[in-house]
Formats: sequence, structure tokens, C-alpha cells
Amino acid sequence: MRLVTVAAAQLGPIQKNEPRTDVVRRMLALMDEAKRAEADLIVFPELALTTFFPRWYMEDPAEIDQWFEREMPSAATRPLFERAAEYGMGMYLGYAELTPDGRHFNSSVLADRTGAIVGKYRKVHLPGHAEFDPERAFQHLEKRYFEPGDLGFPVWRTMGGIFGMCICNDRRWPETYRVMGLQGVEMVLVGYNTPSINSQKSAEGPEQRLFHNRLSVQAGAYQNSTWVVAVAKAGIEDGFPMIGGSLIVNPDGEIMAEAKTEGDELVVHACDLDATTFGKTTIFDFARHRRIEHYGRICAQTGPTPPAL
Ligand code: CDV
Repeated sequence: MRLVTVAAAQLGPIQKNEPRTDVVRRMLALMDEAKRAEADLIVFPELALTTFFPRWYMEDPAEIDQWFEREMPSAATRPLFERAAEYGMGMYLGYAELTPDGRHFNSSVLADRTGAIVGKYRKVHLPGHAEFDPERAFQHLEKRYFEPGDLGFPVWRTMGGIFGMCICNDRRWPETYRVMGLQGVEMVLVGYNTPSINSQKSAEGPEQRLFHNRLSVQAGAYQNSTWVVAVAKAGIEDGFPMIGGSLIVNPDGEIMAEAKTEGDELVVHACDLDATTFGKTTIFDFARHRRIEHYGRICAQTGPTPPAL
């Protein structure tokens, strides 16, 4: 057995005026709880340090940039890395990244048990739109504030296993998991901020959104024989509700633990990375069963080309 005890550290809402120092204090409290639960790894949500600011339309670059981190760790976030090192606990942290040359990404880092950053991921699948959309019940301006990630979907051999990262909307795309699956990933870490209501279809409410969350994560886990740990920022943020439902899914696609609230909540499970071997060597033994001669379209085109009428 190769056990990694994972703590999915769901965060409740972060209001627009809540300073990073207060948020970090909440996160440190979850790390303390994770330590008591003997966790080896803690996973925080997407954009964990602030409100989900892409719901706000902004034009002033200085106003936009206040939501971004210019360095990681920074003065505000260093306590998280120090606590991780003190507790011998790995950490996934989602944040808005502003690079020294002025580029903006929706990013996450993976720190190992010494608190050292061993990997960085930049969100590839950015949902939403770039301009104010009066047709929507509320805005989702990720395409305005971020560039698509330029690092692909790498994996890292660390903490006794093979770990990968993705962010929120990425979890709905089978390509995300498969690219990592082809690198032997054993645990995928993903943070999310998912509104409880579809801004373009009010009939799609929290039950269906939670269903799609489970469906995507469970399918990705099963079809690649990997653990997936998916962690929400949840609850009513600045008047806008977001789903919770943080979950830990095993390589058979089964939910092993799931959040019950929409607040700060720790969901813990001891994950055996050796449980990934059976699927990887049988039904999803990629080397034996994949037929790449038929998959060319997946990389050759984006939109569908249905046959002519
Ligand atoms: N932060 C996100 O990427 N949210 C999307 C919403 C817009 C659907 C998601 O896939 O959950």
C-alpha cells in the first residue's frame, strides 16, 4: 500500500472586502484540523485567496491587478507554506498569478512536504466571456482577466506518487485527465468555483450542477484509473451562490468522501495510490488498448464539423 491521506479543504464564501490575511487565517485553521486528521496533503480551491472576482466587470488595470499575486509565496501567503513545512504536509493552492512581465493566469501550485513548490499549473480551459454580457444573469469574465494556460498538463513525481493538477472548468473535459493519464497520473488535484445557477439557463440549479460536478470527476477518475480530489469554494459570495460538494473519488470512480456543507469544511480520506494499478493494467491499459489511428480529430479541430444535410 502507498497511502496518502488527503484533506480536501473546502472554503466557504470569501466576500469582496475580506482581506487575504483573514482568508489565510481560515486556511491555517483548516491546516491545523488536517494535521489532527494526520493528513499528508491538503488541497485548497481555485482562486482560494479572494472572492471569485471574475463575476465583476472591471476596466481599470490597477483595480484588476489588486486581485492577483505578484509572487508565490508572498508576505500574505508565506504562513501557509511555513505551516505546510512544519506539519510535513503537501499543499495545492489556487490563486490568480500576475507574472513579472505582466501576464495574467488562473494558476495553482503544488508544494511538497517541505513546503517547497514542486509544480505549477495554469488553467487551460477558461470558461465565460471577455466583454460585459447583458444577457446573462451575472457575469463570468475569466476570458477577460486571464490568458489560457501555457504549461499544458504536466504531472510530478513527488510525495511517493505521481500527481497532476487542473482547475475548475478543466474537470469537465476528458482531454484534461487523459493527457495526465498518459503520464501515469495517480492523483489529480482540482479546485473550483462553480455558481449554483447557470447564468444563461436559470432552470439549471444546484442539484444539476452538483450532478455534473460528480459526473465529470467520477468519469475522469474511472477512465484513467486515478484518484481525483476536487475542492470547492462554496456558499453565497457577494450575494452569488456557489455549489459545495467537494469530493474525493477513487480509481474505480466511486465517491469515498464528500462535503456536507457550503462552509469551511475538511473532507479527509486515506488514498492508496497502489489502487490505481489494477485499472491501469487491465481495462484502461492504454498501451494495449488505445487506437490512436482513430483519434486524430481530437487534436486537429476544435469545433464540430457535422456531415452536410
Ligand atoms: N470557475 C469555473 O471555471 N467555473 C465554471 C462555471 C462557469 C461553469 C465551471 O466549470 O465550474
